[in-house]
Amino acid sequence: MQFPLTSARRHATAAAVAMVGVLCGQAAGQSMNDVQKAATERGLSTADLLAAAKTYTPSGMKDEYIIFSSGGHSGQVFVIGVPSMRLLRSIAVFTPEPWQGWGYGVGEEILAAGMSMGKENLWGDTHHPAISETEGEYDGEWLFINDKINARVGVIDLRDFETKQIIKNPLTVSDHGGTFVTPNTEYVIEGGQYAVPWGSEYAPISEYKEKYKGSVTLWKFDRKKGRIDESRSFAIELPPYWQDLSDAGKLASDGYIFMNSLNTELATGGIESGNPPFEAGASRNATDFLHIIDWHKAEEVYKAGKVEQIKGFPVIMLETALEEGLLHVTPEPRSPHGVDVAPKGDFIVVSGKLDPHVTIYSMAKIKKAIASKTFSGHDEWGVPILDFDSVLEAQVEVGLGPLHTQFGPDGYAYTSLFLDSAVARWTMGGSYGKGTPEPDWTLVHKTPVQYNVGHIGVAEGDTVSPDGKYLVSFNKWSVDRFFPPGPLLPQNFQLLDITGKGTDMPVIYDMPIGFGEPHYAQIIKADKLDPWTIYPEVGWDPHTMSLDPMAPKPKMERVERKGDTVEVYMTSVRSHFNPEHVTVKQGDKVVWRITNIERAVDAVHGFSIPVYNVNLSLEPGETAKIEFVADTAGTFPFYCSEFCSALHLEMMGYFMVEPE
Ligand code: CUK
Ligand code: CUA
Repeated sequence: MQFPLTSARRHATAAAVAMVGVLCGQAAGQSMNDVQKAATERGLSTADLLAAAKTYTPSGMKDEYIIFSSGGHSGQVFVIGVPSMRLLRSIAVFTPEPWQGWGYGVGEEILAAGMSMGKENLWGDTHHPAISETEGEYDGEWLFINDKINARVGVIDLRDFETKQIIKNPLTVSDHGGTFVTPNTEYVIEGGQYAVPWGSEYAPISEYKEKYKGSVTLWKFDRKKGRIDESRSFAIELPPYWQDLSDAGKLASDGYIFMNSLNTELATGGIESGNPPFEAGASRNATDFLHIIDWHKAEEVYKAGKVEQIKGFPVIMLETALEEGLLHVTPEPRSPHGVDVAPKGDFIVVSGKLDPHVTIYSMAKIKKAIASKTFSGHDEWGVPILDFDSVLEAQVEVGLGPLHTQFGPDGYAYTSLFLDSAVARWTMGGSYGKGTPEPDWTLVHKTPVQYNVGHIGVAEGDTVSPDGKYLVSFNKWSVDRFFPPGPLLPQNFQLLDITGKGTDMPVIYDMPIGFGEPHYAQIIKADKLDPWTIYPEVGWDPHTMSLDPMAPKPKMERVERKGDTVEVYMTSVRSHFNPEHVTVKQGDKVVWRITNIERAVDAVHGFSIPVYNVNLSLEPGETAKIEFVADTAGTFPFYCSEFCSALHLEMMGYFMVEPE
């Protein structure tokens, strides 16, 4: 039986058949008839087969692109291959995760550095990952991620895909407009979100205007150390709007930060007292404000010492920012969400959730308006408002609920439409014009997605040189797309092929994401990443990224008592630990060092101790140190929690704590 062929699809089918032929390798006894038969049995159309040929990735074939996706309120980052849409790993950041040994013996100090107001916080709400950049291109060296719930920033080293640093913002307790990096990763930008008094101290909401603050923080990244350098970082006070998404300027707009806001109404809610709820109060106005911040100037002001120390952190006060002319705003319609800088930096695209257009600002016009002081007034705090018409380049009607925009290499831009559940393709004008068959600043096509798309990601689509090719729609709802694993449904990542022109941009794959609720993601060419598969030397400490002189080595294994402290020097190799007996007295302090001395790729050993809540993941060469008080007497078989060899179950030992 043949699968149905429409004439429009005949061409595509030939391609599919050819590709499937290649993929099948025409093994003995197989033919295209078998493909047709299998497709018919499963009810697959020609389009389905074509999509399969574009995405099916046989064992051993590697992906062309890698997605770094936020994990939403899982607090982690996900690493996914494109076009296979296979999950390659999660990276533990703000949430302890035993498989990676994160927060179950190691990583505690890094997690603790991010704890707020002396309280233990063991989760995060990650929204916006940012790959480090060199001249506006992803360089694949570092990854940053914000935590919206507690205003923190995580730093991940892309040599080993592990979190090296978590920083807590001392000024605010929630962030959203971050992380975004400046074109050479000079700074990692973290915009505040919900206004709070400095340091999130108590102040009644009736004192909102006087006491509640907005802000943006510029974290200085020290590439050599691979850490954010708090001592060279600073913040700028902003009006108590809710700062929202931001993006760093590049090329034509290098030196600027663009940051949306909501709640320029300064609504303070209180539905229970008969006030309009926040959702109504904070969306009353037809426009909010796009902050335009000159960070080159701000850096000079900071270096000149024109700051106040607030919570021990240097802040350029709003008054100073205005005196120095480093802050302007311009109106943006209506309940804005995404702000995205075009590849050449010449246009800034803003989407208002309640406006069916994307609004495109011209950087040249912004600079002119700043220079000529073409203001339509000042806001309540005296911030000059650039006249909307004088900075506007174009508006394109794209559909309902536009959120986020990404760019292709060919003059197309793409905007997610939350309410339409679609991805819009539209044409850019100016220097991007004529790259496409359609006229400038025109909606070309909308591809339906399922459902309620938040962010979209185009391969390298927010850099100075987008690759295009693939677009991933990060959908919030999946409704009927998958088997429902209970009432909590997965999110749905849908892959679109955007190599075609005009209306040709089909969905070619669905990937359920069964944990967390991802927001933004960046998609990098896989060959820009060069991760280690084993640590460089035996005894490597991933936290310092150097050889640990105290790391246990073969033939130096021992248990040493020093007063009330017992030091263990242990190695692990297939399939034993050495030593296998560790006996201490109840109340002893235990300092347990352990090195995985393997040099084979993927020869990972776990190390887990029951009752004591310990689980490590020791990758080849890695050393770790755990410290605890042996406060509970008993017999505790420790073992390797990775199935590392045939005799992995025998890879164990006894930790014995003699009662007092
Ligand atoms: S936000 Cu989630 S869909 Cu936090 Cu970038 Cu737009
Ligand atoms: Cu080592 Cu199992």
